[in-house]
Amino acid sequence: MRLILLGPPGAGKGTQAKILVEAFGIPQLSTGDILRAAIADQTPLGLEAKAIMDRGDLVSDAIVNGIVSERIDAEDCRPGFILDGFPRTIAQAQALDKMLAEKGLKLDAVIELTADADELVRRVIQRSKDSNRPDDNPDVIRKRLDVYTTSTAPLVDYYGQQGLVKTVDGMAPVESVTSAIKTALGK
Ligand code: B4P
Repeated sequence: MRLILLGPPGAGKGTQAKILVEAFGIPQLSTGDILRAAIADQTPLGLEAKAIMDRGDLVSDAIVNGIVSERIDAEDCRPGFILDGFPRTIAQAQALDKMLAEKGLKLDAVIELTADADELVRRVIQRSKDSNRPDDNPDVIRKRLDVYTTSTAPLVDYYGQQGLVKTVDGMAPVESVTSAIKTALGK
Protein backbone atom coordinates (compact mmCIF):
# COMPACT_ATOMS: atom_id res chain seq x y z
CA MET A 1 0.00 0.00 0.00
CA ARG A 2 1.23 3.48 -0.90
CA LEU A 3 -0.40 6.09 1.28
CA ILE A 4 -0.12 9.84 1.87
CA LEU A 5 -1.09 11.45 5.19
CA LEU A 6 -2.06 15.04 4.49
CA GLY A 7 -3.08 17.68 6.99
CA PRO A 8 -2.04 20.84 8.83
CA PRO A 9 0.75 20.89 11.43
CA GLY A 10 -0.40 19.08 14.56
CA ALA A 11 -3.24 17.25 12.78
CA GLY A 12 -1.64 13.94 13.77
CA LYS A 13 0.16 12.83 10.61
CA GLY A 14 3.26 11.69 12.49
CA THR A 15 1.22 10.20 15.33
CA GLN A 16 -0.94 8.12 12.98
CA ALA A 17 1.92 7.18 10.65
CA LYS A 18 3.78 5.53 13.54
CA ILE A 19 0.71 3.46 14.45
CA LEU A 20 -0.01 2.48 10.82
CA VAL A 21 3.59 1.32 10.35
CA GLU A 22 2.90 -1.38 12.93
CA ALA A 23 -0.54 -2.22 11.53
CA PHE A 24 0.47 -2.46 7.85
CA GLY A 25 4.14 -3.47 8.10
CA ILE A 26 5.33 -0.73 5.74
CA PRO A 27 7.73 2.14 6.56
CA GLN A 28 6.91 5.74 7.45
CA LEU A 29 8.65 8.33 5.30
CA SER A 30 8.53 11.58 7.26
CA THR A 31 10.26 14.44 5.48
CA GLY A 32 10.08 16.42 8.75
CA ASP A 33 11.93 13.65 10.64
CA ILE A 34 14.53 13.28 7.85
CA LEU A 35 15.17 17.04 7.86
CA ARG A 36 15.38 17.20 11.67
CA ALA A 37 17.90 14.30 11.62
CA ALA A 38 19.99 16.23 9.08
CA ILE A 39 19.90 19.28 11.36
CA ALA A 40 20.96 17.21 14.38
CA ASP A 41 23.86 15.73 12.36
CA GLN A 42 24.80 19.19 11.07
CA THR A 43 25.00 17.96 7.49
CA PRO A 44 25.08 20.57 4.66
CA LEU A 45 21.38 19.82 4.08
CA GLY A 46 20.64 20.31 7.79
CA LEU A 47 22.53 23.59 7.92
CA GLU A 48 20.51 24.85 4.95
CA ALA A 49 17.16 23.59 6.29
CA LYS A 50 17.46 24.79 9.90
CA ALA A 51 16.72 28.51 9.50
CA ILE A 52 13.88 27.78 7.07
CA MET A 53 12.20 25.30 9.40
CA ASP A 54 12.75 27.43 12.50
CA ARG A 55 10.72 30.25 10.97
CA GLY A 56 7.95 27.90 9.81
CA ASP A 57 8.63 28.07 6.07
CA LEU A 58 8.89 25.14 3.68
CA VAL A 59 12.25 23.77 2.62
CA SER A 60 12.75 23.99 -1.17
CA ASP A 61 10.89 21.55 -3.38
CA ALA A 62 14.15 20.48 -5.05
CA ILE A 63 15.72 19.42 -1.74
CA VAL A 64 12.67 17.57 -0.45
CA ASN A 65 11.94 15.88 -3.79
CA GLY A 66 15.52 14.62 -3.85
CA ILE A 67 15.20 13.17 -0.35
CA VAL A 68 11.97 11.33 -1.18
CA SER A 69 13.12 10.08 -4.57
CA GLU A 70 16.16 8.45 -2.96
CA ARG A 71 14.16 7.06 -0.04
CA ILE A 72 11.38 5.37 -2.03
CA ASP A 73 14.00 3.48 -4.04
CA ALA A 74 15.14 1.68 -0.88
CA GLU A 75 14.43 -2.04 -0.49
CA ASP A 76 12.09 -1.60 2.51
CA CYS A 77 9.74 0.54 0.41
CA ARG A 78 9.05 -2.23 -2.12
CA PRO A 79 5.86 -3.43 -0.34
CA GLY A 80 4.67 0.16 0.12
CA PHE A 81 5.14 3.23 2.32
CA ILE A 82 3.35 5.90 4.31
CA LEU A 83 4.31 9.41 3.28
CA ASP A 84 4.00 11.74 6.29
CA GLY A 85 4.47 15.44 5.52
CA PHE A 86 5.16 14.98 1.82
CA PRO A 87 4.02 16.30 -0.60
CA ARG A 88 3.39 19.79 0.78
CA THR A 89 3.16 21.74 -2.49
CA ILE A 90 1.62 21.11 -5.90
CA ALA A 91 5.15 20.98 -7.35
CA GLN A 92 6.06 18.22 -4.87
CA ALA A 93 2.89 16.30 -5.77
CA GLN A 94 3.70 16.54 -9.47
CA ALA A 95 7.26 15.37 -8.79
CA LEU A 96 5.91 12.42 -6.80
CA ASP A 97 3.49 11.49 -9.60
CA LYS A 98 6.44 11.47 -11.98
CA MET A 99 8.66 9.39 -9.64
CA LEU A 100 5.93 6.79 -9.22
CA ALA A 101 4.98 6.71 -12.91
CA GLU A 102 8.62 6.07 -13.85
CA LYS A 103 8.56 2.99 -11.59
CA GLY A 104 5.12 1.87 -12.80
CA LEU A 105 3.67 2.50 -9.32
CA LYS A 106 0.49 4.21 -8.13
CA LEU A 107 -0.81 5.78 -4.93
CA ASP A 108 -3.61 3.90 -3.20
CA ALA A 109 -5.04 6.71 -1.08
CA VAL A 110 -4.52 10.15 0.39
CA ILE A 111 -5.83 10.47 3.95
CA GLU A 112 -6.71 14.08 4.75
CA LEU A 113 -6.66 14.66 8.52
CA THR A 114 -8.72 17.67 9.56
CA ALA A 115 -8.72 19.66 12.82
CA ASP A 116 -9.60 23.23 13.72
CA ALA A 117 -6.93 25.86 14.16
CA ASP A 118 -7.38 26.34 17.93
CA GLU A 119 -6.89 22.61 18.53
CA LEU A 120 -3.82 22.51 16.27
CA VAL A 121 -2.21 25.40 18.15
CA ARG A 122 -3.10 23.79 21.49
CA ARG A 123 -1.49 20.46 20.50
CA VAL A 124 1.69 22.01 19.19
CA ILE A 125 2.09 24.22 22.28
CA GLN A 126 1.49 21.14 24.44
CA ARG A 127 4.16 19.22 22.48
CA SER A 128 6.61 22.11 22.88
CA LYS A 129 6.73 21.35 26.63
CA ASP A 130 8.62 18.10 25.98
CA SER A 131 10.16 18.64 22.55
CA ASN A 132 13.06 20.83 21.53
CA ARG A 133 11.50 21.77 18.23
CA PRO A 134 12.15 25.47 17.62
CA ASP A 135 9.11 25.56 15.30
CA ASP A 136 6.74 24.51 18.13
CA ASN A 137 5.95 27.98 19.50
CA PRO A 138 2.85 30.19 19.20
CA ASP A 139 4.20 32.61 16.57
CA VAL A 140 5.76 29.97 14.35
CA ILE A 141 2.78 27.62 14.56
CA ARG A 142 0.51 30.40 13.25
CA LYS A 143 2.95 30.96 10.40
CA ARG A 144 2.98 27.20 9.67
CA LEU A 145 -0.83 27.19 9.54
CA ASP A 146 -0.75 30.07 7.02
CA VAL A 147 1.82 28.20 4.93
CA TYR A 148 -0.41 25.12 5.06
CA THR A 149 -3.45 27.07 3.86
CA THR A 150 -1.56 28.72 1.02
CA SER A 151 0.77 25.97 -0.20
CA THR A 152 -0.50 22.58 0.99
CA ALA A 153 -4.32 22.75 1.24
CA PRO A 154 -4.63 22.95 -2.60
CA LEU A 155 -3.41 19.33 -2.66
CA VAL A 156 -6.83 18.21 -1.40
CA ASP A 157 -8.30 19.28 -4.75
CA TYR A 158 -5.28 17.98 -6.67
CA TYR A 159 -5.70 14.47 -5.28
CA GLY A 160 -9.50 14.82 -5.16
CA GLN A 161 -9.45 15.05 -8.94
CA GLN A 162 -7.62 11.72 -8.98
CA GLY A 163 -10.34 10.22 -6.73
CA LEU A 164 -7.80 9.43 -3.99
CA VAL A 165 -8.85 11.59 -1.02
CA LYS A 166 -10.44 10.14 2.09
CA THR A 167 -11.15 12.75 4.76
CA VAL A 168 -10.86 11.72 8.41
CA ASP A 169 -11.75 13.83 11.47
CA GLY A 170 -8.43 14.37 13.28
CA MET A 171 -10.11 15.98 16.31
CA ALA A 172 -11.12 12.60 17.76
CA PRO A 173 -8.91 10.67 20.23
CA VAL A 174 -5.84 9.03 18.64
CA GLU A 175 -7.30 5.47 18.66
CA SER A 176 -10.56 6.68 17.07
CA VAL A 177 -8.63 8.45 14.32
CA THR A 178 -6.69 5.24 13.64
CA SER A 179 -9.93 3.23 13.40
CA ALA A 180 -11.44 5.81 11.04
CA ILE A 181 -8.37 5.65 8.80
CA LYS A 182 -8.50 1.85 8.67
CA THR A 183 -12.22 1.96 7.85
CA ALA A 184 -11.62 4.53 5.10
CA LEU A 185 -8.99 2.19 3.64
CA GLY A 186 -11.27 -0.84 3.95
CA LYS A 187 -8.86 -2.50 6.41
P1 B4P B 1 6.46 17.98 10.17
O1 B4P B 1 7.54 17.27 10.84
O2 B4P B 1 5.75 17.28 9.07
O3 B4P B 1 5.51 18.37 11.37
P2 B4P B 1 4.01 18.69 11.73
O4 B4P B 1 3.27 19.15 10.50
O5 B4P B 1 4.10 19.63 12.87
O6 B4P B 1 3.39 17.44 12.38
P3 B4P B 1 2.21 16.37 12.46
O7 B4P B 1 0.93 16.68 11.77
O8 B4P B 1 2.92 15.13 12.05
O9 B4P B 1 1.83 16.39 13.99
P4 B4P B 1 1.91 15.24 15.09
O10 B4P B 1 1.31 13.96 14.68
O11 B4P B 1 3.34 15.20 15.53
O12 B4P B 1 7.01 19.37 9.55
C1 B4P B 1 7.87 20.26 10.24
C2 B4P B 1 8.58 21.22 9.27
O13 B4P B 1 9.46 20.48 8.37
C3 B4P B 1 7.70 22.02 8.29
O14 B4P B 1 7.16 23.19 8.87
C4 B4P B 1 8.73 22.34 7.15
O15 B4P B 1 9.56 23.42 7.47
C5 B4P B 1 9.58 21.08 7.08
N1 B4P B 1 9.08 20.13 6.06
C6 B4P B 1 8.63 18.86 6.32
N2 B4P B 1 8.21 18.28 5.18
C7 B4P B 1 8.40 19.18 4.18
C8 B4P B 1 8.12 19.18 2.79
N3 B4P B 1 7.56 18.11 2.19
N4 B4P B 1 8.43 20.29 2.06
C9 B4P B 1 9.00 21.35 2.63
N5 B4P B 1 9.27 21.43 3.95
C10 B4P B 1 8.96 20.36 4.74
O16 B4P B 1 0.98 15.81 16.23
C11 B4P B 1 1.26 17.00 16.93
C12 B4P B 1 0.87 16.84 18.39
O17 B4P B 1 -0.52 16.56 18.51
C13 B4P B 1 1.60 15.71 19.09
O18 B4P B 1 2.05 16.16 20.34
C14 B4P B 1 0.57 14.62 19.27
O19 B4P B 1 0.76 13.87 20.43
C15 B4P B 1 -0.74 15.40 19.32
N6 B4P B 1 -1.85 14.67 18.74
C16 B4P B 1 -1.83 14.00 17.54
N7 B4P B 1 -3.03 13.43 17.30
C17 B4P B 1 -3.86 13.78 18.38
C18 B4P B 1 -5.24 13.50 18.72
N8 B4P B 1 -6.03 12.76 17.89
N9 B4P B 1 -5.72 14.02 19.87
C19 B4P B 1 -4.92 14.74 20.68
N10 B4P B 1 -3.62 15.03 20.44
C20 B4P B 1 -3.09 14.55 19.29
